[in-house]
Amino acid sequence: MTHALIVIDMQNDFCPGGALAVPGGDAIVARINAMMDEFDAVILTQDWHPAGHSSFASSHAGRTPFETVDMPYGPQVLWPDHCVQGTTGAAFHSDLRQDGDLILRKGFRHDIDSYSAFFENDQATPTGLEGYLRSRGIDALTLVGLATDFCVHFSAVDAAGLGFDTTVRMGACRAIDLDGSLAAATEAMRRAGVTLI
Ligand code: VGL
Ligand code: ZN
Repeated sequence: MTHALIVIDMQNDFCPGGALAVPGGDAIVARINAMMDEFDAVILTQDWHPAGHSSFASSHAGRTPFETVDMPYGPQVLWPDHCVQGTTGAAFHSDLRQDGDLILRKGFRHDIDSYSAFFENDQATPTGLEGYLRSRGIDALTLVGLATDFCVHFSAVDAAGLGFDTTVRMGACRAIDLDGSLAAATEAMRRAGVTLI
């Protein structure tokens, strides 16, 4: 098997002090750095929104962060402004190794969010990552990073659905945990055939 490590959204805005801080988000950086040498390929994803993105509560009059609204493609949680293209908040944590093979940016279309590294939140628009992995002969994936219950979760479920042998290293992830979202995500990943270790 050719095995890639997919490092999800290890960016300043998801770490303590950031706009959408995940508790303990920075505590997994050293573990992830150490894992990188164990894999045939290392891919970093980067949440990368234009200012005024439709997933930001500030783009919807009268709405506040962490509410859910109906978008044309389905329900969407509204977030504080985060990971705006080119800002310090969108940059990778400064201690994260950045000698990986590919940086995959997602969430760059104004009208649609993208939790998954494979498909945007309409579950249909591809990011191109599947083609990259297949053309490199990669058939097994281990996912780590932020946040367990959003971008790691949706990336892992899509990866398994596409036929990749998919593992999530839970100790190298941290969750937002909104209204039980961590438990629901864990169950959804199990159901999709993702190995959780
Ligand atoms: C994420 C919420 C909004 C994530 C990204 O990386 O899990 N969560 N944008
Ligand atoms: Zn985002």
